[in-house]
Amino acid sequence: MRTAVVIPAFNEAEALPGVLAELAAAVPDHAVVVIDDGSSDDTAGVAAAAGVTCLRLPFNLGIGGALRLGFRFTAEEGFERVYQFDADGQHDPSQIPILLAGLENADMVVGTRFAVGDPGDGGYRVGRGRGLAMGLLRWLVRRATGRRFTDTSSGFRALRRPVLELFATDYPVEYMDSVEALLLAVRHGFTVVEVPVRMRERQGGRPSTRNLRLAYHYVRVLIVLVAGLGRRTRLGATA
Ligand SMILES: Nc1nc2c(ncn2[C@@H]2O[C@H](COP(=O)(O)OP(=O)(O)O)[C@@H](O)[C@H]2O)c(=O)[nH]1
Ligand SMILES: [Mg+2]
Repeated sequence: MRTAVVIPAFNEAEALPGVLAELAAAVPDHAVVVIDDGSSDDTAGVAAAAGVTCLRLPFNLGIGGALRLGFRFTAEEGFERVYQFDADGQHDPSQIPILLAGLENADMVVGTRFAVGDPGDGGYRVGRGRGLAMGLLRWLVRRATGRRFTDTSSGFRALRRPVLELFATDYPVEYMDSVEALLLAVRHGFTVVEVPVRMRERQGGRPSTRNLRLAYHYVRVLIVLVAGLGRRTRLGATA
């Protein structure tokens, strides 16, 4: 089965070389597609030096727009399985087979940080504020989809062809795209499952989004979710 990994990257020249080297060692038969989203550093040069495909956006579109480009490209190239992978080293290549195995019984698989069995060994910790914010998201997503997801914003995800085709044209472009993409897939009737995976800390560079911007997008996604609750009720009522 032809498999591609899509890596959204914004100013990741520091961590990306390690990530690409690890991928080449762990999954040499997977096609690697880096989306350089208007970086001002040498992200594209790093990708070129590693010999992987690099699609360059002339200016910054944000993760959602970059992912949509990656999905469209890999869909057109005919890949059967595609997964997302972070450029900052947070995702662990040793967990890829676990993620992909989930696709045997699902159209889409989300790697979750929070369901690893024994705490202290793989369990991912977040601060109290972030924990509460994620808890509210989890609850709303559960109300909106009728399904329980533990890690609604995880960017470690794998898709099979039908979802890839949907995402190639319809992927949400605003930040916190991951939550909306989850809703989109569920609403289209696709089987979406979570699998527990281990994640690490970022291996260099810095996170793209901080405080105010993150808060703004968080509230935006809450509004999307709450608006969607009404929609689900109406759909349910007419069904
Ligand atoms: N294409 C694109 N990728 C981005 C952007 N911001 C972050 N990323 C990438 O998305 C992944 C996760 O970003 P990060 O800032 O680590 O988010 P966090 O892990 O949720 O804190 C990394 O691979 C980043 O390089 C952006 O504006 N455009
Ligand atoms: Mg990160």
